[in-house]
Amino acid sequence: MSNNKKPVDLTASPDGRWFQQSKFAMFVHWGPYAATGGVWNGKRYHGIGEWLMCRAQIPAADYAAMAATFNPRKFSADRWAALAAEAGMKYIVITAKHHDGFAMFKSGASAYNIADYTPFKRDPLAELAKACPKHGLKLGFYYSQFQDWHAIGGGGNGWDPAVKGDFAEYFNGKCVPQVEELMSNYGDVALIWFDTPGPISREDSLRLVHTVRRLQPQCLINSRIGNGVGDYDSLGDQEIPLEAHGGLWESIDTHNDTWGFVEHDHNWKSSRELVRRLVKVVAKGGNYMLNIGPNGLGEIPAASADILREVGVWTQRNAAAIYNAAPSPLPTMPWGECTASRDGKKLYLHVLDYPLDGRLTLAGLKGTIKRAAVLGRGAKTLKVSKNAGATNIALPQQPPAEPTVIVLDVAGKMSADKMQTVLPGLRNDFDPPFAKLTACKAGKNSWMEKFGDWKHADCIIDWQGPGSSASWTFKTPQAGRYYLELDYSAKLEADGIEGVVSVGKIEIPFPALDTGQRDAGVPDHGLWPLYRKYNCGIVHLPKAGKYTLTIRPTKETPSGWIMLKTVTLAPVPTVR
Ligand code: JFZ
Repeated sequence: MSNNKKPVDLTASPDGRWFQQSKFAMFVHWGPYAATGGVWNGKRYHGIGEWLMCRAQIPAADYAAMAATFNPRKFSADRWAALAAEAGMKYIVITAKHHDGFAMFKSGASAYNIADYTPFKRDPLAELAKACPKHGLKLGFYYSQFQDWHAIGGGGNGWDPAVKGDFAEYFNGKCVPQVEELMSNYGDVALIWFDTPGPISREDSLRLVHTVRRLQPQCLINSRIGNGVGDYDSLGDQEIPLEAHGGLWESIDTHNDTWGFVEHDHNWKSSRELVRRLVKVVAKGGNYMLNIGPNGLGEIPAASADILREVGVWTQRNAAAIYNAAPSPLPTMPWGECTASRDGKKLYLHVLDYPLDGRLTLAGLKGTIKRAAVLGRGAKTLKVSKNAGATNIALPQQPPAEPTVIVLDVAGKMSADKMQTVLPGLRNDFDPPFAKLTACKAGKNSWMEKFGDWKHADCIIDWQGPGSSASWTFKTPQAGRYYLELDYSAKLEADGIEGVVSVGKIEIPFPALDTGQRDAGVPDHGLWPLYRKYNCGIVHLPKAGKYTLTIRPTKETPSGWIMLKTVTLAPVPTVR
């Protein structure tokens, strides 16, 4: 064994340019839990399937007996890699060992692995290591370094006394040796994705970093290694951020509501929703890693695969606007997001909500637009005009593809003032991270709907009575009228505590209404904040120009008042 005591130069993160250019990746959660399909002893479990052993409180010996029959005879690494490549994904990260402790690779450190413990006898990670490069993909491994519900001393198993033991025995005897095996036996490993570090010590995190650096110096390490010693940030599960992030980072997402296969979870996000989420993440400078959960035979659910192929048609047509794209130089617009070419000569406008009047407006844009066209749709040029400081692009009457990408050839450095633009005919959302706050706070509300099915909401919270307020300053290129909607959650104690929302000279009082959220203390499910969209009424912006929208309580707010997720200026539908 080498000297594990040499100080690790953690400032020397490997070259992450390949990561930054990749933008889109496949996450794979696969293990014996897939063979159960989320059912145990005849009971269906709803939520994330890879946690079945914990949720059904299955003794390690009983779960291992099930694992011993795991035989995914329809597994094809080439088919998985081909699907990832067809979808436009650039790397695959697969669970080498999840919390259940079962190794999905041949391991000398523990016989509890797919090659030695099951009739399958093969090493799927070795087969993926061969298939991925053939399809132009990099390969990474997920490894649960603290939680191991099977090994003596592993973390996280609070229900089976048979596996109680000393964490150091598990960490030194299984965790570190298996990470060494993963870093030694599968060729170049692009990244290692650690998860739920729990109480792991900084020394143990560093020990794993050093092990990886020593064997695979180019291998990136995610932030869930713990103790702040990773190379890039993995955001909270299924979290699509509102703000741009610096450095290397990713959002991870399920395709339905589970990571591991659950036979009764058919809640697949559509290809249009997946592309919207991909675009929103890429526009803020991140990677979008989308999960698939193969079943117990090693097949990717057909519904999931079909939707990924649809996504691939879009990513192929719009590759220039995604891969190696730079984050947006513009603020989020009501119609969508923006990315830019690395050389700054092109802007890509991702039209997520197609303007009904067929006119795409960019307000406060500085720089010269030489040409506008629909990306991937040939050379037809779109008409560009300027009016009162706003740039208007005449879109095709029908959206040629959803989402549509408009490519702008630009001269000189493009920039736009960061002030939000409000446009008629579209929903204009005002979000917490961009508000000016007085005597109230920006917070994040995270909760599980089904088990492990995380939802996140940026909110404005802890309002300190009549002196508190949240405000947004915006500009609009023309007069318009809008419904003013609030999207908030409120406890019973806040019920009836009045607020006022004002835009320009208009003031509209409203009563906060209890939204009936479930409190954190409820066993097994806990907090479930219910959000209500409340319509305050129609506001009129009499002319083009700048306005300020402010919301404030008018009375004391002992309960912190409301958790305000969004204020929206929404179109007022007409009969025309
Ligand atoms: C973890 C795992 O427990 C889960 O099974 C899955 O592998 C997921 C990708 O990662 O779950 C988490 C971990 C962290 C957060 C949420 C779920 N978090 O930080 O919000």
